[in-house]
Amino acid sequence: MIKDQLRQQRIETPSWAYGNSGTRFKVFAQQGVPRDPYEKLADAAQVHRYTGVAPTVALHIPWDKVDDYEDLARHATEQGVTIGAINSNVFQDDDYKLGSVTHPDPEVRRKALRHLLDCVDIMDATGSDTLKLWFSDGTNYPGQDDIRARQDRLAEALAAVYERLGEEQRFLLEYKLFEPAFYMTDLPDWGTAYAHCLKLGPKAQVVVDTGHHAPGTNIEFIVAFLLREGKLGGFDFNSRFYADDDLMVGAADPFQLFRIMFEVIGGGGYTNETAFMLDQCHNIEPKIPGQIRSVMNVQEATAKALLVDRDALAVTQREGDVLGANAVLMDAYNTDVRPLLGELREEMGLAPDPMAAYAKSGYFEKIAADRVGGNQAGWGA
Ligand code: PSV
Ligand code: MN
Repeated sequence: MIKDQLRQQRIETPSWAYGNSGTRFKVFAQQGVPRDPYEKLADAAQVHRYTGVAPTVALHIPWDKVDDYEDLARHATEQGVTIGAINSNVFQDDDYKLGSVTHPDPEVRRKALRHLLDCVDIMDATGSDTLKLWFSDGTNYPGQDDIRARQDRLAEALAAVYERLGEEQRFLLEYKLFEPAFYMTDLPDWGTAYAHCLKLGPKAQVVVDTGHHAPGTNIEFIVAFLLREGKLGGFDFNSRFYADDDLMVGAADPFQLFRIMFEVIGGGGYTNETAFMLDQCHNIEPKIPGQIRSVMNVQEATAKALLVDRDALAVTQREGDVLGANAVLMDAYNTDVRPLLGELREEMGLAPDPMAAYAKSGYFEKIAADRVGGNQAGWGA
């Protein structure tokens, strides 16, 4: 039963995780890194090949701009994956210094909106049903711009994108506490994102990037609340020690990841309607194994969350048995689920240890030898 649920898990990897990255201050080059979106998809297919649960890949526009998106989608299918969420990017243009859809100049706002609508065209061409919207909009100084007017501008742009969505399409609105703006962010928290989505309707949902909160925030509470309201669209999973560190998910706080998955399962969110995406970019580790590790970390947290004896938990909760209830949860968390996942992989025709299987495959040696010349892809380009 637990194995069946794990077999059906779907974790989406981000195209930008396969390009060069490093720290916020330096993008370090690695051997064999993709030179274009086609090679990124080939690498993402390796993650799916060894884990069996990562069949979709998120694109970031314009980092993954190509002439023919239908051809790119075909290539993905040939590699054994499909294209997932389309991530918009209105944060890397000189025009956006004071904001994109909230910019005081209507011309800049129009330009940003045009990009968002172009992203929906790309969804039509790739067959993707999810648009992910993140805005770097905000201000650095008190008085720099009018907070309320910026909310009006944001609402207007979101409504225009919402109108353009097809029947089967949706957008996920991403919030972030701070950065790059330091005084005020136009979408700083789940409440603001939720309020905008609620006004628009069912095709607008909130995405929780696990790195986008103040330290100590109870993220699983947000998850439980949004699920209850039908507004949890998905996750950008990553780990943080300090701020938006964008490290491998489950590396900093595997217990938090378990608590999140526990709420997801309890709230009925463990379905394909919820997008379980990775969003990692400040990584010095090798690209493909880094994604494999992250996928495995999500699988392990999920397996533990599925193991929680919910009947026993309900009894202890009803009886007000504080220690007993906590023990039920911790018993599941402290279970070593690696043998279970190894068995599952063998049943799926995979090697029990995806990291070892990938290392043995020779793929890295091949791309390191083949991908010589050209421009390596990198975060932000
Ligand atoms: C912003 O920090 C963010 O989380 C958004 O999802 C962007 O699209 C992504 O990072 C870029 O790495
Ligand atoms: Mn994100």
